[in-house]
Amino acid sequence: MSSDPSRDAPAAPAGACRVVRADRGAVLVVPADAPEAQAHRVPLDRDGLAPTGDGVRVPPTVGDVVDVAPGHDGAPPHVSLLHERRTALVRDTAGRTSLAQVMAANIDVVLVVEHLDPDPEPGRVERLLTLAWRSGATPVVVLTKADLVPDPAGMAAEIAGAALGVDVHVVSVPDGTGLDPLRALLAPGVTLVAVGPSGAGKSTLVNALAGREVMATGERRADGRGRHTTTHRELVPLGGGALLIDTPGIRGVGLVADEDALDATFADVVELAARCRFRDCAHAAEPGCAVRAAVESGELPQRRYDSWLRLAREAAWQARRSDARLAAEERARWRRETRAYHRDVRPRA
Ligand SMILES: Nc1nc2c(ncn2[C@@H]2O[C@H](COP(=O)(O)OP(=O)(O)OP(=O)(O)O)[C@@H](O)[C@H]2O)c(=O)[nH]1
Ligand SMILES: [Mg+2]
Ligand SMILES: [Zn+2]
Repeated sequence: MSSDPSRDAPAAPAGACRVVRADRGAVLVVPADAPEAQAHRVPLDRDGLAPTGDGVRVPPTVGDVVDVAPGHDGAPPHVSLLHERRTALVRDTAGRTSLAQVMAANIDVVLVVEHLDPDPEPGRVERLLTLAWRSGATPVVVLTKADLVPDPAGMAAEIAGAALGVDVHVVSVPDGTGLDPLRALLAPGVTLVAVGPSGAGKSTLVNALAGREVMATGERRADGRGRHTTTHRELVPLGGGALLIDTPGIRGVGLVADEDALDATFADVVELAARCRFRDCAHAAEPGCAVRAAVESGELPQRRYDSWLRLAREAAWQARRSDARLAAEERARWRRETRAYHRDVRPRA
């Protein structure tokens, strides 16, 4: 591991820092201009939140840029400001206290990592690409374990159909194949994040690109399923000035509603939909539906149509839920304010 949360810093770096790891009670930070330096632990307030420029307090996440103020008179240093996020990879969480989780902040490239063995799942790639498009960063697909399958190029061509407009790289870490095009992405100052299922080879890729064993990697189980080796998100300096955030494999990632992101992932469906007879076509059973016609003719694979429908419904559902939650929050705020008003203006008995 590159960082040890138990290590308490004698003197945390002052000024702008990058969060390399965020836990409930503390963040590990490095100076923003020296990410290879030793990481230091900065405790958070009891609520686990940090102040933003808008006066809102939010949980810091890996990749955040924060100002750290030194502690005076024996007090520990603290996060005095969480800078506005340039980009953010957000997933929907069904949690009671929050709707969405920022998985990584200030990222330039999202590596959507998918294994070729066992068989890749194009639907998962589409889901993660939608998340990636929404983040504001550039998505890139990385297909791993090319050494384990007879026809990696053929499989890549199939996945490319689920990743329109996105570069698809085929790699094998034991062979060292396909790594050079990825290294070309590692310009100084660039931050990447690797996402994908457990066992896809994210940490193996991080180590290969870092040129040293930074992250622990898992053994392949007999049934081919991953083991959730990585259990926290961590920013790793790759040398040469690029940074890569490794993440734990996630079983299901909830979409955060965003029509533009969905349209970016399904540009082919959007193009077809423009040719439907009715402007408000739901592409289900309407006459003159160009999307359905493309499925019938085989131009649009049934699998991709189903996947698009599933993600579009999920995004719509998420948007409604988020609206309902906002409305509930608004009502709660109104009740609080009314109570405060009555308390303040009512003469005491
Ligand atoms: N043959 C082969 N095995 C690989 C390759 N990349 C990764 N592996 C193996 O796949 C297993 C899982 O790799 P990890 O890097 O731990 O996977 P991960 O995506 O980080 O998994 P989580 O941390 O659980 O999310 C390990 O045994 C790796 O050695 C590859 O290109 N070829
Ligand atoms: Mg891992
Ligand atoms: Zn239609």
